[in-house]
Parts: sequence; C-alpha cells; structure tokens
Amino acid sequence: MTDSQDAAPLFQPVTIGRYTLPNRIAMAPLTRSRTDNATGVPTAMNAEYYAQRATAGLIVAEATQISPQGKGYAYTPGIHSAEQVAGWKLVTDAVHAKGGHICLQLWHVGRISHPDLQPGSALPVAPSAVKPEMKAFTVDGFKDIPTPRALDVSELPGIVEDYRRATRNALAAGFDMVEVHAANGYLIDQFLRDGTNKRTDAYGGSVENRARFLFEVLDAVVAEAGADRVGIRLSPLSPANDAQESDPVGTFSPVIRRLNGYGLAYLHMIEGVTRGPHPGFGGDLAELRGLYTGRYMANNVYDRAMAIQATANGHADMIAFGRPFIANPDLVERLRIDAPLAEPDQKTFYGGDRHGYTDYPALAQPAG
Ligand code: 8OZ
Repeated sequence: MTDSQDAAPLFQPVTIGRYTLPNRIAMAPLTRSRTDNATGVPTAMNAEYYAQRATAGLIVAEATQISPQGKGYAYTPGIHSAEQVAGWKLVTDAVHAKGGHICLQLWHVGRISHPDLQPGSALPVAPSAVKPEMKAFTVDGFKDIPTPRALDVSELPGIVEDYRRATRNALAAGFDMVEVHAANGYLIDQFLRDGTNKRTDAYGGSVENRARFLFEVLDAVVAEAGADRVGIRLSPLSPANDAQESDPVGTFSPVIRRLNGYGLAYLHMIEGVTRGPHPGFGGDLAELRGLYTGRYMANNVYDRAMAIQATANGHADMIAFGRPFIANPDLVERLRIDAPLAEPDQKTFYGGDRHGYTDYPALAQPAG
C-alpha cells in the first residue's frame, strides 16, 4: 500500500443519487439461492451475510422477483408479500447498523423460467413465443426451458404495477434504493432485443417500441421512489440467457440517451459478455458508455488495478465487484491495502446453508 493508492478515487466518497457513499466499490447483485423456495422470505442468515459485507460503498442485493410470475430460479427471494418485506427488513436493519447502504434489484425473469417455478405450473411468459436454448434451476435440478407464452398486450399494465408495488415494498423494507434489472436476457431485456421480441404491436418492431416496456416500468418505479433512489442495470453487449440482438449499438444507444433525461442515481453496465472476459475500453463499449451523462457503475471481472484506473480516469464513478465479494466480506479493506483475495468455492454459489455463505472470514485484525 502506498499513500497515493489510498488516496485513489476508488477509496474516496462519491455522491450517488441522494446519498454520499464512503467509497466507490459496490457489491454487485449475486444470486445465492438461500431462501425458502415456497415463500422466498429472507432470514437472519441472509441478514448476517449482507451485514458482513456492509463496508461496500453500496450493496446491490441479489435479484429479487417482483411477483410469483417473475421467478426463474429455485430458492430466490421475492418482494411481493408482507412476509418478504418483513424478512428484508432484517437485512436492511443489519446493514444500516453497520453503517452501510443497500439497494434492491427488481427482477422479472420473463422466459428464463420453468413451469415448476411458476404459479399453477403455468408456462413462463415473454414478449414473444421464442424458446431460449437454456436450462432452468429447479428444486429437482436443471430442466430444459420450454417455449414461453407470448404476453397479451392487456397483461403489460399489470406487470408494470407489479414493479410499482415491489418498489413500494422495497422502500417499506428499508432499502435505500432500487435497481431495475434490465440486463442479462430477462423480461425487460427480452423486450429490448430483436431476437426475443417479434411483436407487431406498440411494444415490438422499432427500437422505440421495444423500449416502451422498459420506460413504462421505469416511470412507475421512479414515481414511487424518486429518480435519485433508482438505478438501472443494462448488459447491451452480452448474449447472456440466449438474448439475441442484431444491432446492440443501434438498439441501446437511444435507450441510454433517453435515460439521461431521468436523472437516475446511476446506470449500472455489465461491460461485454456477462462473467467476462472484459472487452477492453474501446469499441462499442466506449461508444455506449460515452452517451451517458449521469453516474456510471461499471461491472464485469474488474480487478484492483482496473478499478483504481477506471475511477481515476473518468470511465466510471463506481465499480461493482461480484464474485470477489463472495469469499471476501471485507473486500474494500483488502483492496485498500492490496491484500490477497480468497477464492470462492463454486459448489456453494447457489443453494445450501451458511457454508460457503456466511463462513468466509475477514482478514484477522492485527493484535494490540
Ligand atoms: C446467475 C445465476 C442466477 C441468476 C443474472 C440474476 O444473470 C442473475 C443470475 C446470475 O442477472
């Protein structure tokens, strides 16, 4: 460690929306599948896990379904029932007691689901009946995802209302902010992309039409929380979850330009292909990033040197680290002093108990 690194912007405060955060390191949303599958209610164990990581400048809590229909993986939490709100309150109270800030990521998976995970064993829903070449994580293991049912236009206002109610619930549960999950091939991204949106109504065809659902959702979320408590996550250059798009720059450029007018807390961008490799800072990423005028949170396999550089040279205002936070609850301190990072055990990423979840230690404190 040197004084000059300690003074790096990465370790300095930043204002994000209505908050001043102590550093520019965010904990990225990480699906860990550790709630009861039937209820999706967070518990004291989840609260302990997040509280252990409260030195992050901002925790973006794991993707959380806004409705039973929005669920696509076993054991994920929800934010649509009173019991879930009470469970999340344990989490936000524990994080706030440690001086942290926490945001909830609002999630509807669309077609990335399975009848086993849907109310009444229904087919998953999507903009169009386009089958993803993907498997779903169910309580009985991985199962092929079927062709989804195309949503009728009359159903869309109800889903927008689900986002509105989820936002209200998140604030009642004590979250400081919400993040709209519009990335990684889930419902909003399925509307945006020409490979998954074959609609011929007002929600398909032109880029403006494909973005209509995103902005209806965003308007509802912003109306509840205020723009300075709302972030949004995009992954324009990622084919995650079989999300096909013939012209990512052409589709996402007008979306990002229009986001400028919202005065959101931040835009959270997965740079390149989700889970890496990082695409480098030129090309399509530079073009898309350059369009955004607000606070920018960068994500995707950043290491310490990249994070220090990207927050010093104006590329990013915050860096979201995902997997490094699994095995390093005190990641901020380890990055600050350039300590070695522990490696997480992939076998305990999804599902299970406290093992591989709350039992990764922080660095030992020096004696005396
Ligand atoms: C990994 C496993 C399950 C879900 C995403 C919410 O891709 C996820 C997710 C990632 O955004």
